[in-house]
Amino acid sequence: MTVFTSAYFTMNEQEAIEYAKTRLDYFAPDAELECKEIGDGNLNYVFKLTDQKNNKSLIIKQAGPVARISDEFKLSPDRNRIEFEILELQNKLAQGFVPKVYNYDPIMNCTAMEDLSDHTIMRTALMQHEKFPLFSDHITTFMVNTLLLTSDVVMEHKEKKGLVQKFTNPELCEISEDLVFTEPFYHCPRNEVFEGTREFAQEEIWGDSKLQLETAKLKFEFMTNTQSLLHGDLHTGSIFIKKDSTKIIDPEFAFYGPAGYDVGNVIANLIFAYVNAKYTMAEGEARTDQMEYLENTIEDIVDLFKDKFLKAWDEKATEQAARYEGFKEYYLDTVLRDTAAVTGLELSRRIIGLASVKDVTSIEDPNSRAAAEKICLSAGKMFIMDRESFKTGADFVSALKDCEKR
Ligand code: SR1
Ligand code: MG
Repeated sequence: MTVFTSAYFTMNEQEAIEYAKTRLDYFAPDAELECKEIGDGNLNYVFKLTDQKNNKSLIIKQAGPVARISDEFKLSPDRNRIEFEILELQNKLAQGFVPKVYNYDPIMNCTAMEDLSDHTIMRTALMQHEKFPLFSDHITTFMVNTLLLTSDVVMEHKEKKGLVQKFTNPELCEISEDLVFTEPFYHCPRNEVFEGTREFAQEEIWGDSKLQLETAKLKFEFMTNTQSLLHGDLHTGSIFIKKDSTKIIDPEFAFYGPAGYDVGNVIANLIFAYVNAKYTMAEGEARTDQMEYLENTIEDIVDLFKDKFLKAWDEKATEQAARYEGFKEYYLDTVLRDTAAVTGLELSRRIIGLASVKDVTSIEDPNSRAAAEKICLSAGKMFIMDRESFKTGADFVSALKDCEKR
């Protein structure tokens, strides 16, 4: 029998069962536990434990010492603490939008949390061309509550600085600094570029020094602007969804950074779903419907985010200077500018960089995949270069439509 005392090791399925029985007070003594490792992310191990007898289930997420995607990334398993603590905080700030957490173990670097198997990973559902009409309302509430309410606009400044310290996340931030802001924009050996896109990347991205300069400015903004407590990796693989419920998972990249980082990630990943629909569905009404649904969702997210942000500001701002005329509009404009820039960075890095997205890589026909990738890269560049000019949801959608026509 495995003893869980003072030594950390990465568990297998059998050890996860023993861990649940001996270390957690969750299952009944007569539980008949089964376990499956279901993680398909880039970093961690996710064990789903089921007690058929009493109809109960649980997730145990464990951080390993290296990333699953590549052992080049040696990462402190302390990221599991960050994930647990931020889920506790987000449960207060945005109740109902994150899984409940039951236990954190600092020796085994694992967290026990609610099983959300009645939901589907949003990327998978969108690739099956499903629609979620409540998503834009849910995700904008989540983002406004977690981003604005953790900023200096609302929080007492010393308390906020305490959170900045608590959620300093150097190793995971370094992954984003490298994979999002740096590597995609030069001919980095770690990039993985689809053959049909290579020439475009060489000429339009790596050969564009003006674009490189803008990405340098954005990288330094990301590293130095402690504006809001971000989720930090808010793509559609970090969202569990069903028709009436949205749950945001995997906040291990959380840290204090520019608020637009989260919003931009959501928008870019809806654009990946859009090109997936465009190039994997047969021409016809269903395809038009799916693409229109995604356009409308992008537009609604930007516009609802703005409305809810301004309303929450009026209701919750505590900072005296935040009440001066014109400041909230100025501040929101900077968030929209960063949203556009990050939309562009995420669109570029998932096409050129190491960590790709299935929405695009699953497009089987090579010409269609290259066409989809060029839309993402052209739009990405436009969002970065013209980032000051995106003020409404319609602005985001019309940039995408312009790039489709090229
Ligand atoms: C080495 S981790 C690669 C990517 O997976 C995560 O989900 C983040 O998006 C990261 O950039
Ligand atoms: Mg993740």
